[in-house]
Amino acid sequence: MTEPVAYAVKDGIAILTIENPPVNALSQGVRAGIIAGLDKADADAGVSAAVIIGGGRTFIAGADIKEFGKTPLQPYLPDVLKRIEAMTKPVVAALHGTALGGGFEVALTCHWRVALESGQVGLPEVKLGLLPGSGGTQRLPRLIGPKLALDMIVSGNPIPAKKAAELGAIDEIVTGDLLEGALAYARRVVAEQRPLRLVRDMNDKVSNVDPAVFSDYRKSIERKARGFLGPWRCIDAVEVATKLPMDEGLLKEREYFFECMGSPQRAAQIHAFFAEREAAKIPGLPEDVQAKPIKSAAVLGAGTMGGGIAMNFANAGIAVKLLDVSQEALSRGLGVIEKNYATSVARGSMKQEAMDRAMKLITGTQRFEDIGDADIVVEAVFEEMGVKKEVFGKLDKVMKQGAILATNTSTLDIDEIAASTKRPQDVIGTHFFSPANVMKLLENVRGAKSSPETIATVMAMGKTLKKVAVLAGNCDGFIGNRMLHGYLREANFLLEEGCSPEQIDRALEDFGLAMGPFRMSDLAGLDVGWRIRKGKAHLRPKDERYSKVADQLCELGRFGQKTGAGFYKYEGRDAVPDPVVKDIILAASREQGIERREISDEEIVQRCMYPLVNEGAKILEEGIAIRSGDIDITYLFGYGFPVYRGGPMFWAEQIGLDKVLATIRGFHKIHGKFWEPAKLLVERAEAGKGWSGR
Ligand code: T1G
Repeated sequence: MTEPVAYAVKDGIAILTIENPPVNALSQGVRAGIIAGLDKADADAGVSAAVIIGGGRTFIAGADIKEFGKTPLQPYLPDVLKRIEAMTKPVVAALHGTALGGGFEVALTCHWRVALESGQVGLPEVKLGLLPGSGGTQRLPRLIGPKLALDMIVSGNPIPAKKAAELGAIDEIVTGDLLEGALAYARRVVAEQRPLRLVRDMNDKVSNVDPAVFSDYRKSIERKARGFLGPWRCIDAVEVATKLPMDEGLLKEREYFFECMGSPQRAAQIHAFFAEREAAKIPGLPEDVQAKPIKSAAVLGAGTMGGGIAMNFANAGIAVKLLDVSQEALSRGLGVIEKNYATSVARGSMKQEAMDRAMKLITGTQRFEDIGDADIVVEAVFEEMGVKKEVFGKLDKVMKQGAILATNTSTLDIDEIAASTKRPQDVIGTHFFSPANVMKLLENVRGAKSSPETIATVMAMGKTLKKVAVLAGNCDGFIGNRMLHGYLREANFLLEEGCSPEQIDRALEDFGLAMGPFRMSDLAGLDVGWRIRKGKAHLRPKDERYSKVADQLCELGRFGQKTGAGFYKYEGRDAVPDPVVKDIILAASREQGIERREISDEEIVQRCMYPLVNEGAKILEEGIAIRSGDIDITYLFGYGFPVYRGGPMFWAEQIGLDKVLATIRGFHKIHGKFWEPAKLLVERAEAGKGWSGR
């Protein structure tokens, strides 16, 4: 068992090397090891300075998140920082990889910081529902000023070490060997007898700061930080740095930190952190299964989805051929891609060179023969089985052996599509979400015959394309869209029972959804669902309750934003309540013999969210999802579910599955079979367990 902090002395300089793979998290052992090493260095007359460096791929990437929610063990991180500040000899932090959170706070407490140019530094705590709790909000503004500190702390996004050096947070960028560079820097400090300097004593940048910096900042995050606690406490803490002396500021920061630590949002966002990482692990795949390299790609269909998917490959530096049999569609598709990139460049979120590089990687073609040598082809043509099977028949003929044949279908049967080829083992679903070049979720759908290599390849492709990949089993609507049925069904029923579209959307947006069901449906286009419902009308039992409101809107040509009217009428992008829709809804209530009533926001949330949970339980029962966390990740990255609630399955666990079951049983009594509780929900609730059975 290696020591979590190795101690050595070289030419009179003590070297403390953190050895706690994979990311040198600040576990109890690391904290104690740093203090012990500094005690030794300070006491050793032969030592004139100390260097703290990370072993392996990175400097300390933060506190050990696995310790959160458990009884904290001494020494605490503030104790480590006090020990650094009490050192009588210079301490140099040597940074590489990702120096994040408590790791960057350790570095900010050292007297000097050097880093490799390839390194990154940041304070991402806000992404875990927290804020930097060990001096980050007090020391960083003293080094780089409150405004830049707010940008780093409220966004939680890391910055390159080179940028941090330009801002004054890093003292020197080391080229070559980091340890040698750090030792040389420490020797220089000693030789020049530089007085020990602590960031706590640097008050110029936090003095006489215009309070408007903070009020303006609060205004600037109102929309995107709605419902969160962390971002607001981050601003409060940085503001304190400009008002109170260091130690009082640290106390206030700690107070905000424990408020966030005690909030359910912290548990939810940390659940999301680990669930995102778990989703990439597919139990049951052979240990030695190798993902095939994807060096070239092809996308079939130059429509909205096809274009967005092609951009993902180009953004990852992979050459991609965009195939569309219609020249007009192809030119239009390539035009939309160029426009999307130009918009990003105009917004400053992309450099012109990057756009040029990406555009060079995208070539259009009308010939199937031209795509045969691609490592993967993603089909994104019209969502109709006949068309899919015809296309896959053609791909089976032209694609090289071993190529991955993927479909972007959002609902259709993967096995039926695969059966139209002689190589079903290479066929799999890769369901992107619109806009495909923006949405992070990639719902990979395994067919009955998809091989382990094919599965491993598209899961790895998710990481390459900077997506969050989840593996779903093959069923109608897979994980995400299957769960959405119940959500949209109940939202439409609530219209007939007494609600308006705007009331339901507001209640669910207050709950934290990025967009309520009716504004979302209008954005996606009502005609897509209408076509699917018409195609399945013959399957619907006669006695089954069915809301006609959406169909009646479509019969009037109201397909949503794209036709200027749907559940709302649109003035530009603004959704405006429309009396025409109100009349259609009132008529539907009368036709169904429903007496309209006052409905609370709480009932709206339960009626719309609990179908997600109940269907999620059935999806787990059937093994369509491997873990409840995968369902949460699907809804967090694909359907705008608020991360501070952790996802529908985690949210239900936080409420208590027994309480959720009791409410569902209540709805079952009133609204019938749609609300039949899932077997797994009943089992887990009655056993007082969570989804994992623990
Ligand atoms: N604690 C515990 N485990 C961690 C961890 C951490 N801080 N960071 C990563 N892991 C695990 C992760 O679960 C995975 O495990 C493995 O390491 C590799 O991670 C007081 C309160 C560093 C950029 O928020 O952003 O300091 O799945 O798959 O893509 O103010 O991990 O293999 O079993 O993500 O190369 C602040 C969180 C903590 C950084 C590497 N720090 N980590 O990304 O690998 S709060 C963070 C990351 C704090 C102080 C506060 C990323 C990474 P497994 P990975 P990666």
